[in-house]
Amino acid sequence: MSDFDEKRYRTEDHAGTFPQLKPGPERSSAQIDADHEVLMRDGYVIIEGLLSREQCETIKAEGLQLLNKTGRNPFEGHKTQRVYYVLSKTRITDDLATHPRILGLLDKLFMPGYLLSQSQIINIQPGEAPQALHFDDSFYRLPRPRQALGAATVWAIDDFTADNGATVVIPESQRWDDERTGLRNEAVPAVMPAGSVVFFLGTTWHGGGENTDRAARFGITHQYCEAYVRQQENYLLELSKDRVRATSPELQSLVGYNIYPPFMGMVNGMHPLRLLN
Ligand SMILES: O=C(O)CCC(=O)C(=O)O
Repeated sequence: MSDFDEKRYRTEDHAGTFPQLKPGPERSSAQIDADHEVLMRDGYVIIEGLLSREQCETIKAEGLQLLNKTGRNPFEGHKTQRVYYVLSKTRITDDLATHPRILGLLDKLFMPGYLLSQSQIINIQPGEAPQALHFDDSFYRLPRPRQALGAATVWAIDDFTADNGATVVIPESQRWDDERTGLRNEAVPAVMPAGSVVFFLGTTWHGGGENTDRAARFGITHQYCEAYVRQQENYLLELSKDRVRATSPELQSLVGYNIYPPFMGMVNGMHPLRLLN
């Protein structure tokens, strides 16, 4: 009989030189446990006070310079400015993508080695109509109800109000089957002061809100996914090696410089981080 243990081989981290990053103590706390409980109950959780007003002002000042075109269709929003390719253009969102309160939640949701799926700056301008309600991991075409294969954050860099386009979410919709479609009167606005974040599951129905205010609403979103499904953004083509070298080990792992055991992510049978050295 062979002494080959298939399950261990499939699940263990075999990398010697670049073992999988271990979460630090800041990624497990009573607060994160409490956030997780709300998230699993309601499908979303609002976490306030993660960024100071000054941090928001700095992020916004740089982010505003990147804003340009408005959306190409109603889903993007004809009065909404979106910055794609964010990690190549600016470093202002890096610390949001890897914030310990967010990674701590993701550690509880996904297998180690989970990935960043996409990043955007979203500036909803006055007069914008409500975005069509949707759930983010719908392109993983597996029947619902099911576990979320993705999750998202929307960071409020301005105050998010019921009038200025705060993200709207439908509580408990993460449990719905494929027959049910989100209705606008079921959605509640994620009202929160600047510096807060709404975190929701990839299965939770939500959308960008209508902006009837006089000012725009500046937000930053990151989406994440399990390591074994495809990312929306092709970071390995988008980001130069120099760009990746300049980021934190956590962000390097999130964009795809990691191994999901035993092999996913390999280059020439080895760990992709070897390419950066
Ligand atoms: O900007 C927001 O509040 C959410 C946008 C959104 O859900 C999307 O574009 O997929």
